[in-house]
Amino acid sequence: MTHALIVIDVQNDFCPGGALAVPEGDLIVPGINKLMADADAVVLTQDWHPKGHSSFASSHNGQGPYEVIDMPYGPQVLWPDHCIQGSGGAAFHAGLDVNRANMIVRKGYRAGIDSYSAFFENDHETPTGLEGYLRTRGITRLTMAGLATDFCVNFSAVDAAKLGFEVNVRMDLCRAIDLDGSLAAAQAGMAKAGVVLTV
Ligand code: VGL
Ligand code: ZN
Repeated sequence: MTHALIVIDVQNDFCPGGALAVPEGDLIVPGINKLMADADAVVLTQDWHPKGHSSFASSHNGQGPYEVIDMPYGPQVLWPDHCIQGSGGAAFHAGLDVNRANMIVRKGYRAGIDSYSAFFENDHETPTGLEGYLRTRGITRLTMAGLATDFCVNFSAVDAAKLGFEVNVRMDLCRAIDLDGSLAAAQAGMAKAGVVLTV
């Protein structure tokens, strides 16, 4: 069985000091680097938004960060501007062993739609291409870690399980944003989808 490590969005904007900082987001970096040794393939995802992206509160008159709006593809949380293509905030955390990566998946690069999941944009149907990469490499088992537990890790893990991959999320190597109980909801949703959560 071939095994991939999927590292979700370990980028400066999600670490302390960043535009959408996740508490302790930087603490998971050494543990993730260690996990890379056990993987047949290492995939990094990178949140990669154009300026003025529709997931930014600043793109909507009168709306503030963390409010929820209706988009054509469903509800969308509005965020502070973050992970702008080519910016320092979009760069990977300097401590992450990016040289070990076989594949980097960029997501959220279309102005009109967000993409939390490494597999599908937020319409749940536009593919990123990661499924094809993993299948053509014969990968069946995935370990996931990164940021943020309740958004991009959650959506990626649930999609992967639905696609038939065997998925383990290393909760000790993830950190959450936790808006209004979103962490508890994410844990329940992942468990229901058959994701194994390791603490
Ligand atoms: C993420 C909010 C907005 C994440 C990305 O990586 O979890 N969260 N964009
Ligand atoms: Zn984003």
